[in-house]
Amino acid sequence: MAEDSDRATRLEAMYTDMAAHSLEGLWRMERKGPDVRPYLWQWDTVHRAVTAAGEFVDIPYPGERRAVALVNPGIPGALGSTHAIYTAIQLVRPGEVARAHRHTPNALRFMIEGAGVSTTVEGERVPMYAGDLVLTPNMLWHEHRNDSDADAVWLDGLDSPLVFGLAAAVYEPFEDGFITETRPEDHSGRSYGLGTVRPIGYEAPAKGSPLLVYRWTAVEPAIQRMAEDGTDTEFDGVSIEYVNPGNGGHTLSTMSCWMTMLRPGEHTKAHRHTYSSVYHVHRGKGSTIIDGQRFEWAERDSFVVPPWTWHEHVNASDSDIAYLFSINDIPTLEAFNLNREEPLTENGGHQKATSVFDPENPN
Ligand code: GTQ
Ligand code: FE2
Repeated sequence: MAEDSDRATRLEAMYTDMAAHSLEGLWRMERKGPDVRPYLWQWDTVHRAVTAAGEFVDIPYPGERRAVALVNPGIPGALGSTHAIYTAIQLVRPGEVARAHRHTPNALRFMIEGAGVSTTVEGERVPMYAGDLVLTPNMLWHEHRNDSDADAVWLDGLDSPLVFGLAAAVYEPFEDGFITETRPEDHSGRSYGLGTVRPIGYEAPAKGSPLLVYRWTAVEPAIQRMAEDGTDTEFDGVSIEYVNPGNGGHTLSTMSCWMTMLRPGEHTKAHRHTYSSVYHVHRGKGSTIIDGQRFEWAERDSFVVPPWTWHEHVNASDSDIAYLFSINDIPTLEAFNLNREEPLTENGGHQKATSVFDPENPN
């Protein structure tokens, strides 16, 4: 007995000594990743918030950007829609300029509403129209301007949660007023936009994609041609990736962007993978079942598919195509050989939806 209590005392002393010197026994450690939850933001709610911000929040003070972030409720401190991907809805009001800056996180915009709006990236002005994807690869100067008389609204996507997690976030404001335009407007789109030819003797402004914009007017017919030819996938309808035409690789070094077309009435099979995705509904309505919960979506809604969750998409319309824009972190996972994927084999590859997500009562 005396021996036992001596042992218990010494054991306790061991843990006390460890704790006092920032040591921990592996056998006591609970290792858990971030609690990334499936979630959906309805457009009306987000639009209401960003419109109110338009009334109360000026740029550049108090806001360098007037963006309302879609924050995953499971990881509020990470300021991301997933642990790796930040998204936000940004509003630039008529006549406003969001001043230039640059940063180590990669960024992209998916244009929702507005015309006569542009982002100037490293001396090149890029006009933006609904459905266009505009890139600002890392450390390129970028400023946004709205020369129209209507609000401009778009979805921002950044890899900032990842970059902050790596303690590699560096940010610099542009001190000299506005960016000077040193290249013709839309130059990268005009010279790299076809994807199969590139200009000889042209130096891209920096590492990263030489193409800064992907036009919806080019992407939609491309997907439709693929759909005519039946290039359907099991899990993702007819999907395209926005590729870097300089090297045939992913959209950005850390994030890849896709457009998924769901045929009228289509119901994809379920799978899960280690990458996470943030979806933005470009057109149509339907639902995505995530780990047995149904998330019903309509145009301009955004939703999260967390890593390693079963998910399948349904187009609710029997007559109309649905288009889902998405951002994922496949390039990051591939870089570290972490990409894993599994199909659902039971029940013909379909989950049973046992609940429906209620956007009015989300948590
Ligand atoms: O437009 O440059 O939503 O740097 C977050 C960080 C937008 C931008 C965001 C940014 C921007
Ligand atoms: Fe930025």
